[in-house]
Amino acid sequence: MKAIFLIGTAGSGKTTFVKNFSEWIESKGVDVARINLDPGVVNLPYTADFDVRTYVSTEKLMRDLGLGPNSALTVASDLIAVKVHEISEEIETMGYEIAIVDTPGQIELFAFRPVGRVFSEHFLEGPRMVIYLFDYAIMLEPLSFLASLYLSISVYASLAIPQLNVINKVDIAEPRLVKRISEWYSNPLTLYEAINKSYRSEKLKLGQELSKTLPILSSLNKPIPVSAVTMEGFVEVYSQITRILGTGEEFAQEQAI
Ligand SMILES: Nc1nc2c(ncn2[C@@H]2O[C@H](COP(=O)(O)OP(=O)(O)OP(=O)(O)O)[C@@H](O)[C@H]2O)c(=O)[nH]1
Ligand SMILES: [Mg+2]
Repeated sequence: MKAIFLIGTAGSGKTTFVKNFSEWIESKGVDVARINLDPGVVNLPYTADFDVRTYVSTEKLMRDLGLGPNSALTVASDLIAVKVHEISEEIETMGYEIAIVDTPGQIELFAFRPVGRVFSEHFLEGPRMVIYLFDYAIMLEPLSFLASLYLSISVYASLAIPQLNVINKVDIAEPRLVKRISEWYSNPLTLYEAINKSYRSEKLKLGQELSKTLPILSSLNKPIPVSAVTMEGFVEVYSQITRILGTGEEFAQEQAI
């Protein structure tokens, strides 16, 4: 079974994306499993085919080990890591074509702890990829734009599997702001000009230095604008998934028509 991990900062729309994108590709005839790997989620808007909360309970960890909510989540993440083969076997027997995997709200719990590396190497048969969700709202200033790119490339460096970058929530973004983000990404000069206009003293120096790393930061795909709510951009996302994972011959044909 192939796997797509949804990764992004807190509230970037991972769970909404899992819900609506899985329904959308199902309507294209793809057999999809919804997998919840977020031990801390309270309400899921989709019915999970596998829910990690049946393996670990953060409430129980808090009670038994006297932990606070965040350290209970880190312990839960580490416990999930050692269960990768058990969890994979359970899901593999369900016989789906592709698994869409929701990951914890706090990005570091999956991407930068052992669980992320273990799952990116051993979860299901594969192949595996990441969809990295940018939240457009934290990319509007040149420095926060650069910080967002650093986070995305850090996830890529940590998990080392193919990664598709997307910018979520464009339904509520002003189109000119989405266009500006896209320009900064493709043309370092426009970013450099924005930095010179926006900042003074230390921030200006920092922005100028960091912008020199843009060619490295933008080595992944130019983020695809999407909305997990209105499903705008899903066609483009799916065609990239097809390219990366080799999924959905039928859908590729449908697109060609
Ligand atoms: N307008 C709009 N709202 C969105 C979109 N995607 C998610 N949201 C909203 O953003 C909020 C957070 O969405 P979630 O799907 O829970 O985000 P998440 O990344 O799973 O959140 P955590 O797991 O808590 O980090 C919810 O209120 C969603 O309805 C989108 O594309 N457009
Ligand atoms: Mg979520």
